[in-house]
Amino acid sequence: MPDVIQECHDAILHGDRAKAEELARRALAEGGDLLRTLEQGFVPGLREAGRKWEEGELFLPELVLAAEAMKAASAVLQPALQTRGQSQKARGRVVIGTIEGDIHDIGKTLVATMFSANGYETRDLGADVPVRRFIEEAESFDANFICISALLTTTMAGQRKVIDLLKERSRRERYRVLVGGAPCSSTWAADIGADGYAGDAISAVQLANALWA
Ligand code: B1M
Repeated sequence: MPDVIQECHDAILHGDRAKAEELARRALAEGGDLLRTLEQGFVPGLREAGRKWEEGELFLPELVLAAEAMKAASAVLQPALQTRGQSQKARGRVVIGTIEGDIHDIGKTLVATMFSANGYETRDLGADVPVRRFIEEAESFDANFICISALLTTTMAGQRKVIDLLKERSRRERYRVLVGGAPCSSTWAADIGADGYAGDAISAVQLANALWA
């Protein structure tokens, strides 16, 4: 792993917010591949923290610090990633959020940023979003895509509830519904009647592009 990528990884793993922000600012100043810095440096650092927490090597407060360092680094990179989309021809409109009961928002925010960066008008509803609100916001935003993130096996069921409620209201055909998050899969997406599953932010945009072509 190149030194700077390793440094990004370690800053997150050690919950060192100041260092993570400094590295993000340096990546910006050097004009490097920001997505690579995120996906190969910062994100694996956070996943490693999660793995260590699961194995009892880290305590929850340390995982929280790692997540905060990650959010701080993402916040530095986000505006630059997002502006790429402003010069592009408008594509579809996306409503995205993390499903109710689930506060994990780092990956969802990254996906939202990538949609904006690729010319999609994006409404980010945040985390712990009630099932009904996905639909209300999609209606008021005249969205083409509803993207639902779930990071917990206990909250995945909420993704199905959004689809079921769309059907109940005879609005299922109006939207493409995409799901993502660590416990989800293509099998799960097919099982709940979603239009697709994406394993990361780039795949989410590629999937939307393919469905929107
Ligand atoms: Co939590 N957590 N956490 N956590 N956490 C997981 C998810 C867990 C797998 C950790 C573990 O045990 N190894 C585990 C879930 C186990 C399970 O359900 N089977 C877990 C747990 C149990 C919990 C708590 C219940 C712990 C507790 O309180 N006892 C609690 C949940 C509270 C709640 O939500 N009600 C909790 C809390 C937290 C923190 C607050 C400490 C923090 C979240 C901070 C935040 O988000 N604001 C946290 C973190 C950081 C994690 C891990 C370590 C990392 C998640 C993350 O941000 N990854 C995670 C372990 C893991 O995932 N390996 C874990 C980086 C991010 C860039 O990746 O989110 O996967 P990811 O997003 C990717 C893709 O999944 C995809 O694209 C993104 C970018 O590439 N994607 C989409 C995501 N959403 C998409 C939507 C799409 C498409 C693609 O729409 C189309």
